[in-house]
Amino acid sequence: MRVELMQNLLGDNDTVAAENHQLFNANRVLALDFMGSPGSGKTSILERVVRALNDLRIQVIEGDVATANDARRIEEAGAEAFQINTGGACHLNAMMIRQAISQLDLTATDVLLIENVGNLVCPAAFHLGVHHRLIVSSVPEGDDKPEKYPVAFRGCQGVILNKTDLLDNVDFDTERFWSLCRQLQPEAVQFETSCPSGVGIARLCEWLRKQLSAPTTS
Ligand SMILES: Nc1nc2c(ncn2[C@@H]2O[C@H](COP(=O)(O)OP(=O)(O)OP(=O)(O)O)[C@@H](O)[C@H]2O)c(=O)[nH]1
Ligand SMILES: [Mg+2]
Repeated sequence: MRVELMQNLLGDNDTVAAENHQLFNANRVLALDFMGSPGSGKTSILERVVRALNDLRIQVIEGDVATANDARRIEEAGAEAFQINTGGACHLNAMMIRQAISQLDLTATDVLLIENVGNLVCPAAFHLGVHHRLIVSSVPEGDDKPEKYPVAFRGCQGVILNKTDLLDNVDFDTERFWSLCRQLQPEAVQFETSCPSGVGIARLCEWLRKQLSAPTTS
């Protein structure tokens, strides 16, 4: 596990994101950016995915303000993890990803999973060059999150509703949540997951495998 502290990085984000995208394509790496509120379950989902897809060569980049806790969890699940500590910044940017991937062997990677810093606002504004952006939203956060954070939900290719095991304990209208998601981004693929039991992870992994052979998008 390598840990880097990155701050005050310069560069035109979109230009570097486009270069990252070309690098992923040139090396046939499927890259995904997982965005969501702190504690929505991003790392828990990635742990499950890493365990389920152990026949693929997966690298994980973990973005956090501080600690290498999440990279450690991913390595325990069986994938290599590269921890970026932003030192205060509330999102990853394309330059941070560029620096991280320059230290990874992309030629020996099938899938790059990036966990963004827990936040539903700032990460949406900074493209990293991935093929798909997935939002992890969880039941205890409430069913109005798409409405309150429209930029993130409008700009994603998929939404994972996590912690569905808590639906009986929380006032959450699943229909309303998905309806709001569809209004903002009708194309986004929808998943429902629960990490303690693993419900929904197989479908997410099946979708991910299909993207390995699908034409790339930006
Ligand atoms: N009940 C329930 N708890 C979950 C589920 N997924 C994750 N959790 C719990 O939610 C808490 C936060 O999970 P993490 O996976 O660390 O969340 P995260 O989004 O990676 O958090 P940050 O990296 O801090 O933004 C942990 O206590 C998990 O055990 C779920 O599906 N159901
Ligand atoms: Mg995490």
